[in-house]
Amino acid sequence: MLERAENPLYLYDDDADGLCSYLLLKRKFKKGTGIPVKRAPKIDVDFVKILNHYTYDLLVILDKPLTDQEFIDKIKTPIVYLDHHQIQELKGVYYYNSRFNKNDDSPTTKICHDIVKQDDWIAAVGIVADWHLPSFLKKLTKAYPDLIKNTKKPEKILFEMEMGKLAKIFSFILKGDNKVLKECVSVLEKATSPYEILENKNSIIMQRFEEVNKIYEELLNSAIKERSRDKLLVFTYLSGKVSSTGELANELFYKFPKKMVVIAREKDNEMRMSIRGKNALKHLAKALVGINGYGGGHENACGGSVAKEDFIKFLNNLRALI
Ligand SMILES: [Mn+2]
Repeated sequence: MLERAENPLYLYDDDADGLCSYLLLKRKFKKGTGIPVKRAPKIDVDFVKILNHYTYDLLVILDKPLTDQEFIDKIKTPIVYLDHHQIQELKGVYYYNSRFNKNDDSPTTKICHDIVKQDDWIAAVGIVADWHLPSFLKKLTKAYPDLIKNTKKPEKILFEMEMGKLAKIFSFILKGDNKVLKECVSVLEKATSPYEILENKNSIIMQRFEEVNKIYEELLNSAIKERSRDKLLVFTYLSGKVSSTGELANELFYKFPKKMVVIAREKDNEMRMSIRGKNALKHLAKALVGINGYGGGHENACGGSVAKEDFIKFLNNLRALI
């Protein structure tokens, strides 16, 4: 369908897996436009209005966890939907989800790489960013021995190797200003190697990365400093321009794997949280009983939001469970 289409429109999740999925398809088929879709709201019927500004003959949805049937019904072109989140019951889409295979939740980037069979380094970035190991790791270590080494732990690549730094770069450029993001993505659409990104310190990509990373590193270091002996590692901060609770929680959980990590950003009297730890999702559901709040996600990595006045009570509930 991508070969036949003249002008596909891509809607991709605004994280490294979503971006890499888009980049792989765009670089292979060399046509169409991409729009990153912010994670919080699902793709619903309101989105039709935004799409009316574009002409396209194929809609491609990448890595988005939720899409409304009502939205799908209003789109007049064929829709291809590639994903690895919970399987949805959808009609009228060409839908492929990794979870159709037993015990498989491979990132969307992996599905796209299987289609295009090129740009291994971009595929590696998207796959590692979602804490998976590329099946072609050996090939990567041969092609980029200074960027990636053999390991069984994707998080080791993510936090200790240059290929993982690229994943951080990809996810940080997706934060904030859309105009800068557009320029960054167009550089990535043409880049010929990972070195071109990593070594060009004056590029718009590295400048944007350094800007976000400076704030990120400050938060990370405060969280490390403020931690106690408690089995809960809690860190809260006031919302600024960039949200990085997910990345912070991941990295802190990597550093302190025995703790349950709760990172919360205060916004509009709500504590918006990312939680990492063993059985985090199960504990979250129980800790939310009697609390003004909500949450969801994966077994060991989830998120949610609770009213500010309930936050201490929520933490006490959680502490009692672990
Ligand atoms: Mn993903």
